[in-house]
Amino acid sequence: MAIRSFGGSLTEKQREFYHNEGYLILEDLLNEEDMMAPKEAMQTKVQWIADALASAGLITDKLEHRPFPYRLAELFQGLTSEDFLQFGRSWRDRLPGYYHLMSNPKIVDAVESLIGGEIFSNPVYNVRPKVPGVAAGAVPWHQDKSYWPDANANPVITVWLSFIDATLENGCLHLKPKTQHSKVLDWHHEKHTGTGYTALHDHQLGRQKTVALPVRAGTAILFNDRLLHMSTPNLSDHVRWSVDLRYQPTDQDPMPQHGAGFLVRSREFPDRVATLEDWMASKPEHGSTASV
Ligand SMILES: O=C(O)CCC(=O)C(=O)O
Repeated sequence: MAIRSFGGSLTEKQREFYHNEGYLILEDLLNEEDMMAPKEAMQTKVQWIADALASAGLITDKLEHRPFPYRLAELFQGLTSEDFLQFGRSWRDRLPGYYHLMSNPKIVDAVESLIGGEIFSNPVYNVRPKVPGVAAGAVPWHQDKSYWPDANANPVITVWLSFIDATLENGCLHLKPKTQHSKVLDWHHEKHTGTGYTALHDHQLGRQKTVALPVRAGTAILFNDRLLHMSTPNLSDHVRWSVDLRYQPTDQDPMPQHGAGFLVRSREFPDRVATLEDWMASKPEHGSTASV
C-alpha cells in the first residue's frame, strides 16, 4: 500500500519503517535544553510530594539536594506503594514545562511526517516516574486504544520519551512489532498494581517476537495505538523518568472525556495554535471561546 507523503522531518525510510513495523525510534531527538523545562516541571511536582510527605510525618528529610534520577526514589524508600499511589501512578499537571515539551518542534515535525500539518495534541499524556519497588511501575501488555475504545480517533500516535537512560534494569519499553494492524483485543483490568491498568492475557499476545527497547535519555519512540507494548519493573536504585505524549489529526474525536487537548500545529490556521496561556486555561485553540 502506498504511504501518503506529508512534510515534516522524517525520511522516507523512517516513514516506511513506522508503517511496516508500527513503531519508530528517534535516537537522541531531544537535547539537554529541550528537556530542561519538562524536567523543571517534574522537579516542581517532586517538591510538592516531598512537602506533602513531610507534612504527613512520613519523612523527615526532603532530600532537596539529591540528583534528579534519585530523589523521588529515595523519598519513597521505606514507604509503601499506597503512599506513592496517592500522588498518581502517572501525572498530568498543568505545568508550563509540559506544554513546551508537547509543542517542541522536533517532536511535532516528526509527527507531521506521519499525519500531516493539522495536529491536535491529545489530552492523554503521562509523566511517568517509574519508582523502584512500586508495582504500578511495570505496565502489563496492552494496546493504548483500550483506554479510548469508543473514540473515533485514528490514527493516534504515541510519542514516548525517555528523560534518563531507559535500561533493561530500570524497566524500558518492550513491544511487539507489526501488531498495529490487529483489532482491539478484549482487555481486562489487572488487579495487582492498585491502578487497574488495562491488560491482556498471555494467550492473546500471538506469536510475534518481543523487542526490548533500551534507549538513551532524549530518545523518542513513536508507536501506533494498536501496537502491543508493555514495560518491566524497575529493579534499579533510581527513577526511570519518561513522558508519553499523543497526537492525532485535527478532524478526529478530541476525547474531551479524557481532559483538554490542544491545537499544536496548523499549517492552514497557524494563528489558532494554542498558546501556553490557552493551554493553562484548557482552551483547545487560540482565540476560541470553547473550553473543554
Ligand atoms: O512507560 C511505560 O512504562 C509504559 C508506557 C505505555 O504503556 C504507554 O505509553 O502507552
